Amino acid sequence: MNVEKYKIEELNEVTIKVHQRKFTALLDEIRDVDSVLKKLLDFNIAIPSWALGTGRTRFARFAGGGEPRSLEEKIEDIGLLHKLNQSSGAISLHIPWDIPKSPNDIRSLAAMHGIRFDAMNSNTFQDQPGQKHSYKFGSMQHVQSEVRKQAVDHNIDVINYGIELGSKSITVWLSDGSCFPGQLNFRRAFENTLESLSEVYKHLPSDWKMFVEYKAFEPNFYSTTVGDWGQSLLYASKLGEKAYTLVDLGHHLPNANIEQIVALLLMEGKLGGFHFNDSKYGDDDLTVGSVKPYQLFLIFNELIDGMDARGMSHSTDLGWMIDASHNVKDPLEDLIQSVEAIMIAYAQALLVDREQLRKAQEQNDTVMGQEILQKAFRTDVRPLVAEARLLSGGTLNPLQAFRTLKIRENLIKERGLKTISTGL
Ligand SMILES: [Mn+2]
Repeated sequence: MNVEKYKIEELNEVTIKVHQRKFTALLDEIRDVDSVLKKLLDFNIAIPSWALGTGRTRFARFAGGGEPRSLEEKIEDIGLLHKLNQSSGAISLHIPWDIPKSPNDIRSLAAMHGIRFDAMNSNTFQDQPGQKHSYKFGSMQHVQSEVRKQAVDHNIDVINYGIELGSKSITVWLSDGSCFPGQLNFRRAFENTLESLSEVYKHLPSDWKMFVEYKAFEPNFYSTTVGDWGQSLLYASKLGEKAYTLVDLGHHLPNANIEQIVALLLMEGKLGGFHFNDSKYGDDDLTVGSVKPYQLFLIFNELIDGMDARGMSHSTDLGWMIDASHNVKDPLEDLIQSVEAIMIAYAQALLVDREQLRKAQEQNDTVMGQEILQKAFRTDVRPLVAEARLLSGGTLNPLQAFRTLKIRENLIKERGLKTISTGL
């Protein structure tokens, strides 16, 4: 399905007057609106190739319809999304779920949709058909060197696919760990994992980054071998300057202060990438901003503060990715909401008066510190985000456009009702 430019313009015509009124009213709240708009225009979030189909729980999967049946159709879906919001011009690929049969063709298809390839993702948390060794007891931590080598070789394959597509980074998330006390030796598991990661690291091209993603628990429930940001930072520091920590919002123990983690990782120059989602209990992978939008804002506040302190580019110096997927929403509508939530939190954080905040902190003015943050958080920046979309040729209201243009209905017509996307 293709959404022509004139259709977007027609839709915007209907609401432009209301939008302009709201945007003008907001201008008093924003210093240097042009610079804020420019930052919003430059900001893009990568969509994971596994989020375009209906996710599942441990119990069931309730597929929608018109789900992408191939990598080509996944790129087409992200192209549709990007056309509407102009903020999702990147894809994060998962291997082996999305092995490109012809990398050149895939690359030109993506370019046609204005999509680049963000971090590649490897998978040693499942056994694939025909695989020689099982990952039942881990992959890079495994007690047998043959298993570790198989995991290393897979990661090298993933880098090679990425090179052909023009990606510049690999995210390694390991489910390695143990379910019971006594099952493994923590130190040996760490050392084996470090050795395996070093083998993969050696294969990184000079302009690539390796992101070491951590997760507190699940699928292992006693220990995880890359279990928190301290362990990830330890691996990344030992591996070298191309290795970084990746923060996935859902991969923490409840109530962890993620904004503080982000601040310190940035201070150390070791924050490489981000996986956005939201959660109430564990790694729930819910729509970004659906449960804890204030936390998301506080994280963005630290991201901006930390990146500015190091002179980093907001749009290109970190890998920004969504990692969410679930059972009850249309995946594309969910992604529209997630991208919107990220843009809103980013825009609000851009409004924080950092000079005043610094002064309040130096005077121990706790009340004013909170006021400054909450003033930005409580500003309704939706017209600002919409204006950035309008300037870049997107729709004023992507969700409404998705429904008015009957995008899902059209995809079902094209692909059928009973399609199942590759992935989890
Ligand atoms: Mn993740």
